[in-house]
Amino acid sequence: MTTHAVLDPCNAETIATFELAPADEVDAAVARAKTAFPGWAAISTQDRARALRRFADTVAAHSEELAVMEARNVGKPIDGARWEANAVADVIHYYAGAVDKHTGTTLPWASGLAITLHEPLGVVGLITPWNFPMMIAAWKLGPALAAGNTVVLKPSEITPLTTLRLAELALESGIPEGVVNVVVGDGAVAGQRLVDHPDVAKIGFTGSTATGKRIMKSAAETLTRVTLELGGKSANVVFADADLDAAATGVPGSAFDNAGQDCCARSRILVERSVHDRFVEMVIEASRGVKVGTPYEADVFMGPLVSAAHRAKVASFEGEGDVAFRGEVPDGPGFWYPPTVITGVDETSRIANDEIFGPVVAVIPFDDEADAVRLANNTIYGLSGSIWTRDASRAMRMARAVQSGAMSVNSNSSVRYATPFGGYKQSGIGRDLSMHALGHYSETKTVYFG
Ligand code: TXE
Repeated sequence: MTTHAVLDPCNAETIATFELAPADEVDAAVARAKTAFPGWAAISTQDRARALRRFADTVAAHSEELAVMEARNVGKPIDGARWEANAVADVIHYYAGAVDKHTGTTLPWASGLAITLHEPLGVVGLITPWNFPMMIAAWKLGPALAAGNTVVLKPSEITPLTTLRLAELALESGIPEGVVNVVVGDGAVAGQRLVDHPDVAKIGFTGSTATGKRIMKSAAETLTRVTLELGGKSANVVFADADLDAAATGVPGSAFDNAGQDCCARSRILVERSVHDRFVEMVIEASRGVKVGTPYEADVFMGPLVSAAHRAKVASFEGEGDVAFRGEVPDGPGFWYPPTVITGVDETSRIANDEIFGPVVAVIPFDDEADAVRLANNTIYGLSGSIWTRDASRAMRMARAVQSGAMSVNSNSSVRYATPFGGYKQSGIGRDLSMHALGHYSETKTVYFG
């Protein structure tokens, strides 16, 4: 086994060490989930809903502990981590309530009728990233368990702590042994084994587009179902008639929140040329207020990046475009990266097209509505985005024309647990959250009477 250190990104100190799971540990976890499956699938919907409600209440009772752990391991401000811990409890509550609403249909047919039944898939593999570890785990655990599946969850090896704690809380709350299993391993060995395992019926994945493609290729061998929530290059489209103050003051939240490590980050601002220079000044002004620091510092807005390797990836975009603003970062050994605003960007450059996943936003001018649509769609991604205008008809046209799983009008909203979340194009396949997700964790059977 290989020993792996989990670091505090604020100072690069080791906070935990693990033996990375080899493939046979994944096999053992899948075997436990397979043994637990018939019992969990067979309990009444009322009892399954009650079990999930107790799990959600247990998470809520431990939300401060989870928030502190997440803040330390990801380096995020404690207020954001507290919000996320509460969101974990909320999303599990939502799926507790959804258990008995995931109903089939009745279809009268000639002299008989047909009904549809939703049945669980069996053992599902969940593979999660490091940017919102416990929240994304909950987005997948909720519908997978509500639909009657048992799970093997592989968190990112960089940030496994809260996922392990969630599995303990599931057990403490009365979810039967073997229903929720966690394996801490790396992607190439443990993740890949989970995808290839013949007893895993489905993979729910959030991560990079490159890894998503690899998973889909491997899953094709056994026709393992996949839901993939991948990268993004979302556009924040600002028209000259918009409330420019609201649009500009929203930029730190939409581009620098979680240090930009957010698949919904609006890392491109497309702004109507007539107000470009003024808007850039306003964005710089708003960005000056972004304080970078450790989780408990007063007024801290964002922490460091998650790892040295990730900081090197973000830094690899340097040199493209003109630096209009670069913020301050603390001294010391953490993986700090300053909030950065770039102008003068070449449309064909990496910074205009690739996911940066750091606190870097590029401002690009457009000429008219058609040009804005062209630029917004000129990407392989399609996850999120915003439109700022006072013209309601234009807002509607733009929201429909941009190829993206979510669009916000005069706001930066991206994710609500009761609404579907996922991507167009290479941002993914399927949807997390809402009642839609239950369909991705079930098979549908049609039964004919007569
Ligand atoms: O992602 P990976 P990385 C994007 C973001 C970031 C880039 C790389 O642009 O800079 O991805 O991050 C597991 N089979 N996003 O390298 O590799 C891995 O162990 C099975 C966007 O961390 O996709 C981890 O648990 N699993 C994103 C998970 O996949 C494998 C969030 C994600 O890691 C595997 C994170 C394999 N062969 C990064 N290889 C978002 N959509 O929010 C790796 N993994």
